[in-house]
Amino acid sequence: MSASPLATPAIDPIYPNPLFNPANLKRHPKEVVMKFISPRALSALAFALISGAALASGNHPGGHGHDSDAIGKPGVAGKATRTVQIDMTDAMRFTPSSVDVKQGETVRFVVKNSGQVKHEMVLGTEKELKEHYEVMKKNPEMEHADPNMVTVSPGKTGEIVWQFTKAGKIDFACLQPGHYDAGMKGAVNVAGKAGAAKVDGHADHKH
Ligand SMILES: [Cu+2]
Repeated sequence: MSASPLATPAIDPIYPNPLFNPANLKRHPKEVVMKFISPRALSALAFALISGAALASGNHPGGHGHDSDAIGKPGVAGKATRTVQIDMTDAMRFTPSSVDVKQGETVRFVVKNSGQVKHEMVLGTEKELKEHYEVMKKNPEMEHADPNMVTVSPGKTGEIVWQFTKAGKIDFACLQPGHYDAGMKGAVNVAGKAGAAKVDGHADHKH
């Protein structure tokens, strides 16, 4: 082996991995590494690590990932067509507890906590909310923050910006231990685009 350390590296039958080839050891390590690991491969590796970490941290030990498509998606604040004020109290109630929106609408919820204890507003299907509530009861100190929820300290105000992409009823609740059981829940009624007028008219004449 007479290869000069600076010669263009060829595939060595004994050291197929150039990083372990003694002929390369005298080179500056960075030069060797950069030559054989492309920036693209590095960024792909970094992305894999980051997204892996994000996936791992996205679920609580009990696991409560949610299918956000079923209830809509995080909204863009600048595209909000309406602001809805929601008040939360220690009487374990949301006011209002029923909100009517139209399919496709992006709503900015301004959620005020008028009580003395922590409250939160979490959007979800009834099934998701119940599952999440059970996890919360076992881990009362669990902090959570997702676009479909806001936890608000006493006297403070928080926000959720959400786009309702599917017609139907979407639930919301406070998942602080005891609060959901006490009836701290409400619903967003999303009127479908096609039948919006009909649905609105029907809502005026409750049977
Ligand atoms: Cu509450």
